[in-house]
Amino acid sequence: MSDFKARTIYQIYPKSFHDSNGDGIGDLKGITEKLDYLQSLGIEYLWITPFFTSPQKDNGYDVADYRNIDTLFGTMKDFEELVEEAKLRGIGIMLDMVFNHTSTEHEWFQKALAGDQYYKDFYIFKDGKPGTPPTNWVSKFGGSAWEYVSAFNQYYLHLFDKTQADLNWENKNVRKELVNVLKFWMDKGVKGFRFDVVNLISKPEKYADDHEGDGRRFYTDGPKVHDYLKELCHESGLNDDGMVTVGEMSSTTIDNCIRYSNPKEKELSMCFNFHHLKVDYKDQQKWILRNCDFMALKKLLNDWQLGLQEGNGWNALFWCNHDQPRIVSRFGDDKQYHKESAKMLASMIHFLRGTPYIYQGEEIGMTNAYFEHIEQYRDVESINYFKILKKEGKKEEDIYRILQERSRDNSRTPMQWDDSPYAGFSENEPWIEVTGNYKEINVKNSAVEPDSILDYYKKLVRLRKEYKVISDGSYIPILLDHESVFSYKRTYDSQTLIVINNFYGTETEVELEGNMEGYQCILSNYESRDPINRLILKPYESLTFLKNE
Ligand code: TEU
Ligand code: CA
Repeated sequence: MSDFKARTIYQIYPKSFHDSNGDGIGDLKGITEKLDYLQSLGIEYLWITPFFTSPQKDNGYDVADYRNIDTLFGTMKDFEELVEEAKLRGIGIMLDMVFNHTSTEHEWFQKALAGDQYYKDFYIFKDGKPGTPPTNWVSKFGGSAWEYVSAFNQYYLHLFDKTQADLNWENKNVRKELVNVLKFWMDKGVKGFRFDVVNLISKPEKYADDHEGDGRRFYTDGPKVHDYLKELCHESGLNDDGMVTVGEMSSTTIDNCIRYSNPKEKELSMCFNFHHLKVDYKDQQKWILRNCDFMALKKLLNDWQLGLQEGNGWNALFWCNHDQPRIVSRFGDDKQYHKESAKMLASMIHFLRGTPYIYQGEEIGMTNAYFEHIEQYRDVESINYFKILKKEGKKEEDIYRILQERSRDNSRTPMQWDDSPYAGFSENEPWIEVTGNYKEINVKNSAVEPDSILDYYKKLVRLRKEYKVISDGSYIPILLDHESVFSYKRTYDSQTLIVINNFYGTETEVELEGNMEGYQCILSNYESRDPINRLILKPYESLTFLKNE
């Protein structure tokens, strides 16, 4: 099993990272051209979201050929060069495997549509009359989760877009195919995998209406999901080869994530869960705005730290990815306290027990896009919900405010490298607009700015390598009742770390217990402080003290 505990992983959304051939679309060569920058961050793994052949209905999460590179992103030679050049800089490549569903353009689905029973069994087709789908399940992108095929007088299941048909994991032939896909890329020198919504692959024996919800309780962490993951990992040999693996677990539980990531289970290295990113949803509803419930956030972070620690599981730590709005705009203040709040939010999760992830642009404090017209949006989910919310009678200005906060496009605008046209992402107009503040917020400025957000992330990555208390230490919650501070301790042998974060833009007081002698301040987003028990914290202040006996 590889030692990923002291590592930090960087996530790249290739379509928006760097364009090497001027077509306005980021590509693999563009990533290779930025490897020196990535190496300077100190990260050791790159998780690259899907770049396989795809009609791009869901930006690559609709795969039409698992063994080929979409020409939009380059060639297999470009990929092999990227793996080689990354290796030379001590960086391992992690691929994003979308095994819950394929594109309906995939050869397997096309053969199924042509009536080939062998491939029809690769998918989930159920009888149903036009207008009466097999169940009332709802797609995660809105609308029914079933699409009718008149030729068969049947429906096929799609938990996401109708161009993303769910695979039938009950079928051994499907599972064999996917093992071979993993082996194909392992032979090309990749060092790990992220598995997309992999806790949705085990569907129930009986398909029934959900009278309480949208159907997810019938297929989330399903009956055979652990057997399937054990088989996939064993048959592909990825655990023996020290691959780093992470599962994206939608609406999952602590118990399941202990089983997914406890080494003795021989499944995955770690899990993403999303509960801490629903604390500003109303009743789990993404498209209803609500202020962040800080005490709920604190409780979730604490429960998942303690839960997985006790079960010897492992958390993937993150705020941002290609599906979430930018955290400094969401939980910070990207106007008055841009730097301070971005740094505080980084400290909140980077000192926790688990493996931290940095999403492209997070390290320079990139903000939400603040688009004002539907024409600026590209994301299938956002465009779907614009129509759904209009049909529900919502006023356009209200819908725009919701999209500005919630749209996945907020994290998909081009990476801001410098203040040249198109932010140095491309020489020509990009597939999606650059966020308006790119002249201020960009890598070039951050590299010369004293105490920049970029510097702060580099320190966090370095500290995790330097101190076992961060990479391997135990987690102990403190100040649990404090209404505006998230604070905890980490301990390992003779090392003790105290991390204090003021989550709000107003001063607040904290009273730390115990003797603070012997501690030193190793990181702060203002000036360094003496380790004393009673502290008045500045807006969004973050302090980390270490005692090394
Ligand atoms: O995301 C799964 C997922 O849970 C999200 O789609 C989530 O429901 C949504 O963003 C919340 O609004 C994964 C990928 O990360 C995402 O990009 C894909 O669209 C999706 O799976 C389907 O493959
Ligand atoms: Ca390009």
